[in-house]
Amino acid sequence: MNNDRDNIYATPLLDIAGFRFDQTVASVFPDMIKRSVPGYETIIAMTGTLAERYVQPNSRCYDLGCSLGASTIAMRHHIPYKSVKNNGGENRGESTCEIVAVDNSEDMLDQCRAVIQKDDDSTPAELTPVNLVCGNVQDTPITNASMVVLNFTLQFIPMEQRAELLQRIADGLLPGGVLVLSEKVAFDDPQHQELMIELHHNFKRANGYSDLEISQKRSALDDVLMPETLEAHRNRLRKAGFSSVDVWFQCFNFASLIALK
Ligand code: GEK
Repeated sequence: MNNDRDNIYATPLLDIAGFRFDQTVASVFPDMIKRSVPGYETIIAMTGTLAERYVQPNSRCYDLGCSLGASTIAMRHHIPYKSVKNNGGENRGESTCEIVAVDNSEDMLDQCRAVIQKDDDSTPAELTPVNLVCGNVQDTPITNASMVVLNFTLQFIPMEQRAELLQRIADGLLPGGVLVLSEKVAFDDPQHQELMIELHHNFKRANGYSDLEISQKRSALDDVLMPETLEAHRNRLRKAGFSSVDVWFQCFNFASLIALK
């Protein structure tokens, strides 16, 4: 089940191994991300709104590092449909797009497959097909794209390999296409950096995480999740050829940027 409560770091661990997206994490992921990332639910909901605005007919949408498919589902329910006549002469929707959802964790993808199946079963209308791919986003070809979502995934890619991935995304986007990039971010000013971390930890405490859970999770993410400043993100995106780049959402040290081709 993927609706369990996250208590992975609730008891003292002798050896805190580097964080991995394994079966244990997959089973609590929706609870974990909602209670850990301020604004997560807003970002997911607005991804749908952005899909409505930017997805072009006969194009692809990519959800890179899709986890359990939250961004995929949000896009899927907002991609504009072509209205066509069926045999009975009634109007029905028909999608001309495809969503490619990629994750390199087999455990996350297994849960994602179940989420997509449930979505298929509970929606009477024909929905945009989802192509689930188990693989590294760094090896994923990006072609004919009108929308690419990197929702809290780039932060796990080795720093020196990020520019190459963003360049391939920029190259694979159609004119007028959009990249939505959400990340945990860092700040140059040490005082502000400290304040954002403190406020984030207060957010987690208010959501029921103990000090032990917060500190053990922090150790597990050391050297695994590497945040950069907003300025570093903006500069790299501009260098990759995006014509308009800026933040559309931020809460403490979590932000989301829109980059337009
Ligand atoms: C959401 N976007 O719910 N290739 C493919 N997948 C990767 C890679 C990689 N190189 N590195 C990490 N992942 C989601 C949330 S979670 C963010 C994204 C978080 C995958 C990893 O397996 C995990 O599923 C996801 O990226 C990051 O909107 O947990 O902080």
